[in-house]
Amino acid sequence: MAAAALEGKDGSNVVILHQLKRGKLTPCISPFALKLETYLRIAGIAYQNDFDEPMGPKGKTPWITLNGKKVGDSQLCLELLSETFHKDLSHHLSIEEKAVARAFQIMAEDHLYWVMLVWRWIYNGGSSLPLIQTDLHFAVRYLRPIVVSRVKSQVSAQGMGRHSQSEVMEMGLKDLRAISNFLGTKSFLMGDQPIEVDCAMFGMLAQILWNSPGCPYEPLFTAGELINLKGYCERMKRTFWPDWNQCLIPSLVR
Ligand SMILES: N[C@@H](CCC(=O)N[C@@H](CS)C(=O)NCC(=O)O)C(=O)O
Repeated sequence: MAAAALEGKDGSNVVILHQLKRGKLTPCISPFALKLETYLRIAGIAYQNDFDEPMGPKGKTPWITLNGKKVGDSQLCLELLSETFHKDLSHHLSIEEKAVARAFQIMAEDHLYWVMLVWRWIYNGGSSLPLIQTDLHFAVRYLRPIVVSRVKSQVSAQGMGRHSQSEVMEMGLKDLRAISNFLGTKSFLMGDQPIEVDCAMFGMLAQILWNSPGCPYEPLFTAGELINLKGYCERMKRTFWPDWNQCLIPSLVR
């Protein structure tokens, strides 16, 4: 649906979240979209999804339209929403706690993300695509090589793609161990209440736990040293996504 058609009559404070179409295993197949949609839910901000125009003004997904303004980047969107709707979930934190939360967020989104990108599209060759989003033969056949070649150049430019597979997987494991150790027995990353970093962390960890069939980290979540991260993902899902299963697209291939 075109963004303009989704806006309220007066165009005021209607949030349109543009993202890739729903997945089979997680509602959002992008960690950044899952982060933003989870934030909107935690903050109680009304929004509408648009799955027809997923790529935004910066050529990435997700993005939002707010009061006619197109805003790209999940974090910039979140900060604009927080300011516009007065929904600062971290207002109770000290500046030291905010600094820690930011460091964990950057680790998840700007380091662990690249590990998972390399794993999904290079080591796994995008072969999970029919399992996570599309059964369409032509999409799997034609889309996959396009994405694989694009990801190859991205991960090489970023640097993660230049390491050996064992080095990359070890780096990801160290990130996950750090997150797991810091979370410990807490309900959410910074305590009893979910804040912005939980949206980003859930966005990323849910992709590993539920949306990366065959990923070597997944067994560590379900029965290994990262089991508290599984409990964390389930808590986030249960609390903020009671409609999770209804959001999934039905699958012909499982
Ligand atoms: N920093 C951005 C990252 C967004 C991002 O990298 N999205 C990926 C999908 S997970 C994308 O659009 N990739 C397409 C591309 O890079 O061409 C954010 O937080 O929104």
